[in-house]
Amino acid sequence: MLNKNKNIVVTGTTGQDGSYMVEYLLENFESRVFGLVRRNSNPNYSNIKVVLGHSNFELAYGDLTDSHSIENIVRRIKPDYFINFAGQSDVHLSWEIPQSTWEINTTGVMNVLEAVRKHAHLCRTYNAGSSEEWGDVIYSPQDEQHPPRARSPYAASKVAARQLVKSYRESYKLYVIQGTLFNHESIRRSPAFVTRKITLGVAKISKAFKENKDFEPLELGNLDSLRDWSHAKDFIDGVWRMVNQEKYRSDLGEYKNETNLTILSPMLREYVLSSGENHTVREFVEKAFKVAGYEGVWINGGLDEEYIINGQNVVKINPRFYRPAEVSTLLGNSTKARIELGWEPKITFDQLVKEMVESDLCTS
Ligand code: NDP
Ligand code: GDR
Repeated sequence: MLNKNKNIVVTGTTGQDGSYMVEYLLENFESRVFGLVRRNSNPNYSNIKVVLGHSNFELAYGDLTDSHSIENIVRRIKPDYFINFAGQSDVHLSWEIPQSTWEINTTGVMNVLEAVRKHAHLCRTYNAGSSEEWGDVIYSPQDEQHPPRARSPYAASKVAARQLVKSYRESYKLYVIQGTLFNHESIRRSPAFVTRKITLGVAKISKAFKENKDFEPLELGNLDSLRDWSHAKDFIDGVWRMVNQEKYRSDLGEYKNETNLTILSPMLREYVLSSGENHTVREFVEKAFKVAGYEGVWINGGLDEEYIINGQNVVKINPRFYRPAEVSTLLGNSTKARIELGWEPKITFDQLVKEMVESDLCTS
Protein backbone atom coordinates (compact mmCIF):
# COMPACT_ATOMS: atom_id res chain seq x y z
CA MET A 1 0.00 0.00 0.00
CA LEU A 2 1.26 3.48 -0.93
CA ASN A 3 1.95 6.09 1.72
CA LYS A 4 1.95 3.74 4.65
CA ASN A 5 2.71 5.29 8.03
CA LYS A 6 2.75 8.87 6.79
CA ASN A 7 1.49 11.83 8.78
CA ILE A 8 -0.94 13.93 6.76
CA VAL A 9 -2.47 17.23 7.86
CA VAL A 10 -5.65 18.27 6.07
CA THR A 11 -7.17 21.69 6.71
CA GLY A 12 -10.71 22.78 5.87
CA THR A 13 -11.89 19.44 7.23
CA THR A 14 -15.35 20.66 8.13
CA GLY A 15 -15.86 22.00 4.60
CA GLN A 16 -16.48 20.24 1.32
CA ASP A 17 -13.02 19.46 -0.06
CA GLY A 18 -11.22 18.85 3.22
CA SER A 19 -13.84 16.33 4.34
CA TYR A 20 -13.66 14.40 1.07
CA MET A 21 -9.86 14.44 1.20
CA VAL A 22 -9.85 12.98 4.71
CA GLU A 23 -12.17 10.17 3.61
CA TYR A 24 -10.10 9.49 0.49
CA LEU A 25 -6.89 9.20 2.52
CA LEU A 26 -8.38 6.98 5.22
CA GLU A 27 -9.97 4.71 2.60
CA ASN A 28 -6.86 4.34 0.45
CA PHE A 29 -3.84 4.56 2.72
CA GLU A 30 -2.66 3.39 6.11
CA SER A 31 -1.60 6.87 7.10
CA ARG A 32 -2.35 8.96 10.12
CA VAL A 33 -4.62 11.82 9.12
CA PHE A 34 -4.91 14.99 11.22
CA GLY A 35 -7.95 17.12 10.41
CA LEU A 36 -7.56 20.78 11.31
CA VAL A 37 -10.64 22.44 12.78
CA ARG A 38 -10.97 25.92 14.16
CA ARG A 39 -12.80 27.12 17.23
CA ASN A 40 -16.43 27.73 16.44
CA SER A 41 -19.20 28.78 18.83
CA ASN A 42 -21.50 26.31 17.11
CA PRO A 43 -19.31 23.50 15.75
CA ASN A 44 -20.66 21.62 12.75
CA TYR A 45 -18.87 18.34 12.08
CA SER A 46 -21.59 16.89 9.83
CA ASN A 47 -19.21 16.50 6.87
CA ILE A 48 -16.75 14.45 8.91
CA LYS A 49 -19.13 12.44 11.06
CA VAL A 50 -18.21 9.24 9.20
CA VAL A 51 -14.52 9.56 10.06
CA LEU A 52 -14.80 10.76 13.65
CA GLY A 53 -13.69 7.80 15.73
CA HIS A 54 -11.61 6.25 12.92
CA SER A 55 -8.42 4.89 14.51
CA ASN A 56 -6.18 6.73 12.02
CA PHE A 57 -7.96 10.06 12.30
CA GLU A 58 -7.37 12.81 14.81
CA LEU A 59 -8.78 16.32 15.12
CA ALA A 60 -6.22 19.09 15.57
CA TYR A 61 -7.34 22.53 16.71
CA GLY A 62 -5.86 25.46 14.86
CA ASP A 63 -6.59 28.52 12.81
CA LEU A 64 -4.76 29.55 9.66
CA THR A 65 -4.63 33.15 10.86
CA ASP A 66 -2.99 32.11 14.13
CA SER A 67 0.61 31.45 13.17
CA HIS A 68 1.35 29.98 16.61
CA SER A 69 -1.29 27.31 16.22
CA ILE A 70 -0.09 26.33 12.73
CA GLU A 71 3.54 26.27 13.80
CA ASN A 72 2.73 24.17 16.88
CA ILE A 73 0.81 21.64 14.77
CA VAL A 74 3.56 21.31 12.17
CA ARG A 75 6.28 21.10 14.83
CA ARG A 76 4.37 18.40 16.74
CA ILE A 77 3.17 16.30 13.83
CA LYS A 78 6.06 16.79 11.38
CA PRO A 79 3.70 16.05 8.49
CA ASP A 80 4.75 14.31 5.30
CA TYR A 81 1.87 16.09 3.57
CA PHE A 82 0.06 19.32 4.40
CA ILE A 83 -3.07 19.69 2.27
CA ASN A 84 -4.52 23.16 2.75
CA PHE A 85 -8.21 23.31 1.89
CA ALA A 86 -9.03 25.90 4.57
CA GLY A 87 -10.16 29.18 3.15
CA GLN A 88 -12.65 31.99 3.00
CA SER A 89 -14.14 30.46 -0.12
CA ASP A 90 -17.15 32.71 -0.75
CA VAL A 91 -16.33 35.07 -3.64
CA HIS A 92 -19.37 37.31 -3.17
CA LEU A 93 -18.74 37.67 0.56
CA SER A 94 -15.13 38.68 -0.10
CA TRP A 95 -16.31 42.20 -0.98
CA GLU A 96 -17.94 42.39 2.47
CA ILE A 97 -15.01 40.91 4.40
CA PRO A 98 -11.93 41.68 2.29
CA GLN A 99 -9.50 41.84 5.18
CA SER A 100 -10.36 38.49 6.74
CA THR A 101 -10.46 36.98 3.23
CA TRP A 102 -6.87 38.17 2.79
CA GLU A 103 -5.78 37.10 6.26
CA ILE A 104 -7.13 33.57 5.82
CA ASN A 105 -6.34 32.98 2.14
CA THR A 106 -3.00 34.78 1.92
CA THR A 107 -1.44 35.47 5.32
CA GLY A 108 -2.76 32.07 6.42
CA VAL A 109 -0.90 30.42 3.56
CA MET A 110 2.25 32.25 4.56
CA ASN A 111 1.83 30.86 8.08
CA VAL A 112 1.66 27.36 6.64
CA LEU A 113 4.70 27.90 4.42
CA GLU A 114 6.76 29.32 7.28
CA ALA A 115 5.82 26.46 9.60
CA VAL A 116 6.70 23.89 6.95
CA ARG A 117 9.96 25.66 6.13
CA LYS A 118 11.01 25.66 9.77
CA HIS A 119 9.77 22.29 10.99
CA ALA A 120 8.98 19.93 8.11
CA HIS A 121 11.20 20.88 5.20
CA LEU A 122 10.46 17.71 3.22
CA CYS A 123 6.68 18.01 3.65
CA ARG A 124 4.63 18.02 0.44
CA THR A 125 2.38 21.04 0.68
CA TYR A 126 -0.70 21.77 -1.39
CA ASN A 127 -2.57 25.06 -1.49
CA ALA A 128 -6.03 25.42 -3.00
CA GLY A 129 -5.90 27.75 -6.02
CA SER A 130 -8.86 28.80 -8.11
CA SER A 131 -9.99 29.51 -11.64
CA GLU A 132 -11.30 32.80 -10.17
CA GLU A 133 -7.68 33.98 -10.27
CA TRP A 134 -8.07 34.40 -14.03
CA GLY A 135 -11.06 36.73 -13.71
CA ASP A 136 -12.01 38.48 -16.94
CA VAL A 137 -10.39 35.83 -19.07
CA ILE A 138 -8.57 36.66 -22.29
CA TYR A 139 -8.90 33.27 -23.98
CA SER A 140 -10.95 30.12 -23.70
CA PRO A 141 -10.59 27.41 -22.58
CA GLN A 142 -8.15 28.51 -19.88
CA ASP A 143 -5.02 26.50 -19.22
CA GLU A 144 -2.05 26.84 -16.85
CA GLN A 145 -0.58 29.67 -18.96
CA HIS A 146 -3.50 32.06 -18.46
CA PRO A 147 -2.35 35.26 -16.66
CA PRO A 148 -3.91 36.32 -13.33
CA ARG A 149 -6.67 38.92 -13.79
CA ALA A 150 -8.39 38.98 -10.39
CA ARG A 151 -11.89 40.52 -10.23
CA SER A 152 -12.59 40.18 -6.48
CA PRO A 153 -10.79 40.40 -3.14
CA TYR A 154 -11.11 36.60 -3.05
CA ALA A 155 -9.37 36.16 -6.39
CA ALA A 156 -6.66 38.67 -5.43
CA SER A 157 -5.99 36.76 -2.21
CA LYS A 158 -5.51 33.52 -4.16
CA VAL A 159 -3.24 35.18 -6.74
CA ALA A 160 -1.04 36.53 -3.93
CA ALA A 161 -0.99 33.13 -2.23
CA ARG A 162 0.18 31.58 -5.50
CA GLN A 163 3.09 34.01 -5.63
CA LEU A 164 4.01 33.10 -2.06
CA VAL A 165 3.86 29.41 -2.92
CA LYS A 166 6.09 29.98 -5.95
CA SER A 167 8.62 32.01 -4.03
CA TYR A 168 8.84 29.51 -1.14
CA ARG A 169 9.23 26.66 -3.63
CA GLU A 170 12.02 28.47 -5.45
CA SER A 171 13.74 30.05 -2.44
CA TYR A 172 13.66 27.15 0.01
CA LYS A 173 13.25 24.20 -2.40
CA LEU A 174 10.03 23.16 -0.71
CA TYR A 175 7.70 20.65 -2.38
CA VAL A 176 4.81 23.11 -2.50
CA ILE A 177 2.26 23.71 -5.24
CA GLN A 178 -1.04 25.48 -5.81
CA GLY A 179 -3.38 23.73 -8.22
CA THR A 180 -5.96 25.67 -10.21
CA LEU A 181 -9.34 24.11 -9.61
CA PHE A 182 -12.48 25.07 -11.43
CA ASN A 183 -15.84 24.94 -9.62
CA HIS A 184 -16.56 21.63 -7.95
CA GLU A 185 -19.71 20.76 -6.12
CA SER A 186 -21.40 17.98 -4.16
CA ILE A 187 -24.06 17.31 -1.58
CA ARG A 188 -21.61 18.86 0.92
CA ARG A 189 -21.51 22.20 -0.89
CA SER A 190 -22.44 25.14 1.30
CA PRO A 191 -25.78 26.81 0.42
CA ALA A 192 -23.80 30.03 -0.11
CA PHE A 193 -22.89 28.74 -3.60
CA VAL A 194 -25.31 28.84 -6.46
CA THR A 195 -25.56 25.11 -7.20
CA ARG A 196 -26.54 24.08 -3.68
CA LYS A 197 -28.75 27.13 -3.31
CA ILE A 198 -30.63 25.96 -6.41
CA THR A 199 -30.90 22.30 -5.39
CA LEU A 200 -32.16 23.24 -1.92
CA GLY A 201 -34.63 25.67 -3.51
CA VAL A 202 -35.85 23.01 -5.94
CA ALA A 203 -36.39 20.58 -3.05
CA LYS A 204 -38.31 23.17 -1.04
CA ILE A 205 -40.53 24.16 -3.98
CA SER A 206 -41.18 20.51 -4.99
CA LYS A 207 -42.36 19.80 -1.48
CA ALA A 208 -44.65 22.84 -1.57
CA PHE A 209 -46.07 21.70 -4.94
CA LYS A 210 -46.75 18.21 -3.56
CA GLU A 211 -48.37 19.55 -0.40
CA ASN A 212 -50.23 22.26 -2.30
CA LYS A 213 -48.69 24.94 -0.12
CA ASP A 214 -47.52 28.49 -0.83
CA PHE A 215 -43.81 29.16 -1.30
CA GLU A 216 -41.41 32.01 -1.97
CA PRO A 217 -39.63 31.84 -5.35
CA LEU A 218 -35.93 31.13 -5.37
CA GLU A 219 -34.02 34.42 -5.72
CA LEU A 220 -30.91 34.44 -7.88
CA GLY A 221 -28.46 36.91 -9.42
CA ASN A 222 -26.73 36.60 -12.77
CA LEU A 223 -28.34 33.68 -14.66
CA ASP A 224 -26.00 34.04 -17.64
CA SER A 225 -22.75 33.26 -15.82
CA LEU A 226 -20.94 30.31 -17.32
CA ARG A 227 -19.15 27.92 -15.01
CA ASP A 228 -17.18 24.71 -15.53
CA TRP A 229 -18.73 22.55 -12.82
CA SER A 230 -17.42 19.14 -11.70
CA HIS A 231 -17.92 16.77 -8.79
CA ALA A 232 -15.67 17.48 -5.78
CA LYS A 233 -14.78 13.81 -5.37
CA ASP A 234 -13.13 13.73 -8.79
CA PHE A 235 -10.91 16.65 -7.85
CA ILE A 236 -9.66 15.07 -4.63
CA ASP A 237 -8.00 12.34 -6.65
CA GLY A 238 -6.50 14.99 -8.94
CA VAL A 239 -5.04 16.94 -6.03
CA TRP A 240 -3.50 13.80 -4.59
CA ARG A 241 -1.89 13.04 -7.96
CA MET A 242 -0.52 16.60 -8.06
CA VAL A 243 1.26 16.18 -4.71
CA ASN A 244 2.71 12.88 -5.88
CA GLN A 245 3.43 13.95 -9.42
CA GLU A 246 6.76 12.19 -9.85
CA LYS A 247 4.86 8.89 -9.63
CA TYR A 248 2.95 9.82 -12.78
CA ARG A 249 5.29 12.04 -14.78
CA SER A 250 7.50 10.02 -17.09
CA ASP A 251 9.96 12.92 -17.45
CA LEU A 252 10.78 12.68 -13.72
CA GLY A 253 11.79 9.02 -13.82
CA GLU A 254 14.98 9.48 -11.83
CA TYR A 255 13.12 11.17 -8.96
CA LYS A 256 10.55 8.43 -8.46
CA ASN A 257 12.26 7.18 -5.32
CA GLU A 258 11.14 10.36 -3.48
CA THR A 259 14.52 10.75 -1.77
CA ASN A 260 15.56 14.03 -3.28
CA LEU A 261 12.62 16.34 -2.79
CA THR A 262 14.78 19.44 -2.64
CA ILE A 263 16.15 18.66 -6.11
CA LEU A 264 12.71 17.77 -7.36
CA SER A 265 11.02 21.01 -6.21
CA PRO A 266 12.22 23.28 -9.07
CA MET A 267 10.63 20.84 -11.53
CA LEU A 268 7.22 20.68 -9.88
CA ARG A 269 4.24 21.64 -11.97
CA GLU A 270 0.91 23.17 -11.04
CA TYR A 271 -2.12 21.81 -12.86
CA VAL A 272 -5.62 22.83 -13.87
CA LEU A 273 -8.47 20.50 -12.90
CA SER A 274 -11.69 21.02 -14.82
CA SER A 275 -14.39 19.15 -16.69
CA GLY A 276 -13.84 21.02 -19.97
CA GLU A 277 -17.49 21.96 -20.44
CA ASN A 278 -19.38 24.90 -19.09
CA HIS A 279 -23.03 25.68 -18.42
CA THR A 280 -25.01 28.75 -17.43
CA VAL A 281 -26.68 29.18 -14.06
CA ARG A 282 -29.94 29.22 -16.02
CA GLU A 283 -29.19 25.75 -17.41
CA PHE A 284 -28.42 24.47 -13.91
CA VAL A 285 -31.85 25.72 -12.78
CA GLU A 286 -33.61 23.96 -15.67
CA LYS A 287 -31.80 20.66 -15.12
CA ALA A 288 -32.35 20.73 -11.37
CA PHE A 289 -36.11 21.22 -11.71
CA LYS A 290 -36.18 18.51 -14.38
CA VAL A 291 -34.61 16.01 -11.98
CA ALA A 292 -37.45 16.79 -9.58
CA GLY A 293 -39.95 16.17 -12.39
CA TYR A 294 -40.77 19.74 -13.44
CA GLU A 295 -40.24 21.67 -16.67
CA GLY A 296 -40.83 25.38 -16.93
CA VAL A 297 -40.48 28.40 -19.19
CA TRP A 298 -38.48 31.61 -18.78
CA ILE A 299 -40.48 34.77 -19.28
CA ASN A 300 -39.58 38.46 -19.40
CA GLY A 301 -35.92 39.42 -19.29
CA GLY A 302 -33.29 41.34 -17.35
CA LEU A 303 -34.20 42.01 -13.74
CA ASP A 304 -37.83 40.96 -14.42
CA GLU A 305 -36.93 37.49 -15.64
CA GLU A 306 -38.90 34.63 -14.04
CA TYR A 307 -39.07 30.85 -14.38
CA ILE A 308 -42.65 29.63 -14.49
CA ILE A 309 -43.79 26.10 -13.63
CA ASN A 310 -47.46 25.13 -13.45
CA GLY A 311 -48.32 28.80 -13.82
CA GLN A 312 -46.32 29.76 -10.74
CA ASN A 313 -43.14 31.80 -10.48
CA VAL A 314 -40.40 29.56 -9.01
CA VAL A 315 -37.32 31.70 -9.75
CA LYS A 316 -36.95 35.46 -9.76
CA ILE A 317 -34.03 37.87 -9.92
CA ASN A 318 -32.77 39.73 -6.87
CA PRO A 319 -30.08 42.32 -7.73
CA ARG A 320 -28.58 41.71 -4.28
CA PHE A 321 -27.02 38.55 -5.69
CA TYR A 322 -25.22 40.38 -8.48
CA ARG A 323 -21.54 41.07 -7.87
CA PRO A 324 -19.68 44.39 -8.06
CA ALA A 325 -17.49 42.76 -10.71
CA GLU A 326 -18.51 39.48 -12.30
CA VAL A 327 -16.42 36.69 -13.77
CA SER A 328 -18.89 35.96 -16.53
CA THR A 329 -17.31 32.95 -18.18
CA LEU A 330 -14.93 30.22 -17.10
CA LEU A 331 -14.00 27.10 -19.04
CA GLY A 332 -11.03 24.95 -18.12
CA ASN A 333 -8.49 23.10 -20.20
CA SER A 334 -7.12 20.29 -18.04
CA THR A 335 -5.26 18.48 -20.83
CA LYS A 336 -1.95 18.68 -18.99
CA ALA A 337 -3.30 16.95 -15.87
CA ARG A 338 -5.00 14.32 -18.01
CA ILE A 339 -1.84 13.50 -19.95
CA GLU A 340 0.83 13.92 -17.27
CA LEU A 341 -1.04 12.75 -14.16
CA GLY A 342 -3.38 10.27 -15.86
CA TRP A 343 -6.26 12.08 -14.15
CA GLU A 344 -9.76 12.39 -15.53
CA PRO A 345 -13.11 13.29 -14.00
CA LYS A 346 -15.57 10.40 -13.84
CA ILE A 347 -18.83 12.09 -12.82
CA THR A 348 -20.70 14.02 -15.52
CA PHE A 349 -22.51 17.33 -15.09
CA ASP A 350 -25.90 15.60 -15.40
CA GLN A 351 -24.95 13.04 -12.74
CA LEU A 352 -23.76 15.83 -10.45
CA VAL A 353 -27.04 17.76 -10.72
CA LYS A 354 -29.05 14.56 -10.22
CA GLU A 355 -27.11 13.54 -7.12
CA MET A 356 -27.43 16.97 -5.52
CA VAL A 357 -31.16 17.36 -6.25
CA GLU A 358 -32.05 13.82 -5.16
CA SER A 359 -30.14 14.24 -1.92
CA ASP A 360 -31.93 17.50 -1.10
CA LEU A 361 -35.31 16.04 -2.09
CA CYS A 362 -34.70 13.22 0.40
CA THR A 363 -33.78 15.45 3.29
CA SER A 364 -36.18 18.36 2.79
P1 NDP B 1 -15.63 25.35 2.12
O1 NDP B 1 -16.11 26.74 2.32
O2 NDP B 1 -16.60 24.23 2.02
O3 NDP B 1 -14.64 24.98 3.34
C1 NDP B 1 -13.73 25.91 3.85
C2 NDP B 1 -13.08 25.33 5.08
O4 NDP B 1 -12.09 26.24 5.54
C3 NDP B 1 -14.04 25.09 6.26
O5 NDP B 1 -13.71 23.86 6.86
C4 NDP B 1 -13.72 26.25 7.19
O6 NDP B 1 -13.96 25.97 8.53
C5 NDP B 1 -12.21 26.36 6.96
N1 NDP B 1 -11.66 27.63 7.39
C6 NDP B 1 -12.05 28.88 7.03
N2 NDP B 1 -11.30 29.79 7.65
C7 NDP B 1 -10.39 29.11 8.41
C8 NDP B 1 -9.34 29.50 9.27
N3 NDP B 1 -9.06 30.79 9.51
N4 NDP B 1 -8.61 28.54 9.88
C9 NDP B 1 -8.89 27.24 9.68
N5 NDP B 1 -9.89 26.81 8.89
C10 NDP B 1 -10.63 27.73 8.26
O7 NDP B 1 -14.66 25.38 0.85
P2 NDP B 1 -14.33 24.22 -0.23
O8 NDP B 1 -14.12 22.96 0.48
O9 NDP B 1 -15.31 24.30 -1.33
O10 NDP B 1 -12.95 24.78 -0.83
C11 NDP B 1 -11.72 24.44 -0.24
C12 NDP B 1 -10.67 25.42 -0.73
O11 NDP B 1 -10.57 25.34 -2.15
C13 NDP B 1 -10.94 26.89 -0.40
O12 NDP B 1 -9.71 27.55 -0.17
C14 NDP B 1 -11.56 27.41 -1.68
O13 NDP B 1 -11.35 28.81 -1.79
C15 NDP B 1 -10.79 26.63 -2.72
N6 NDP B 1 -11.48 26.40 -3.98
C16 NDP B 1 -12.71 25.80 -3.99
C17 NDP B 1 -13.34 25.52 -5.19
C18 NDP B 1 -14.68 24.89 -5.26
O14 NDP B 1 -15.30 24.95 -6.33
N7 NDP B 1 -15.17 24.26 -4.20
C19 NDP B 1 -12.67 25.83 -6.48
C20 NDP B 1 -11.36 26.42 -6.34
C21 NDP B 1 -10.79 26.68 -5.13
P3 NDP B 1 -15.37 26.34 9.26
O15 NDP B 1 -16.27 25.15 8.99
O16 NDP B 1 -14.99 26.49 10.67
O17 NDP B 1 -15.89 27.59 8.62
P1 GDR C 1 -18.05 31.05 -7.67
O1 GDR C 1 -19.30 30.20 -7.17
O2 GDR C 1 -18.18 32.49 -7.40
O3 GDR C 1 -17.79 30.63 -9.08
O4 GDR C 1 -16.90 30.52 -6.69
P2 GDR C 1 -20.80 30.63 -6.88
O5 GDR C 1 -21.58 29.37 -6.88
O6 GDR C 1 -20.91 31.52 -5.69
O7 GDR C 1 -21.19 31.52 -8.17
C1 GDR C 1 -21.20 30.97 -9.48
C2 GDR C 1 -21.88 31.94 -10.42
O8 GDR C 1 -23.28 31.97 -10.12
C3 GDR C 1 -23.71 33.32 -10.12
N1 GDR C 1 -24.93 33.47 -9.30
C4 GDR C 1 -25.01 33.28 -7.98
N2 GDR C 1 -24.07 32.90 -7.08
C5 GDR C 1 -24.46 32.78 -5.79
N3 GDR C 1 -23.57 32.36 -4.88
N4 GDR C 1 -25.75 33.03 -5.38
C6 GDR C 1 -26.72 33.42 -6.26
O9 GDR C 1 -27.86 33.64 -5.88
C7 GDR C 1 -26.33 33.54 -7.62
N5 GDR C 1 -27.01 33.87 -8.76
C8 GDR C 1 -26.15 33.82 -9.76
C9 GDR C 1 -22.52 34.11 -9.58
O10 GDR C 1 -22.65 35.49 -9.92
C10 GDR C 1 -21.39 33.38 -10.30
O11 GDR C 1 -21.18 33.93 -11.57
C11 GDR C 1 -16.74 29.14 -6.41
C12 GDR C 1 -16.14 29.04 -4.99
O12 GDR C 1 -16.11 27.68 -4.64
C13 GDR C 1 -14.74 29.59 -4.96
O13 GDR C 1 -14.16 29.32 -3.68
C14 GDR C 1 -13.92 28.92 -6.05
O14 GDR C 1 -12.62 29.45 -6.07
C15 GDR C 1 -14.58 29.10 -7.41
O15 GDR C 1 -15.89 28.54 -7.35
C16 GDR C 1 -13.82 28.38 -8.52
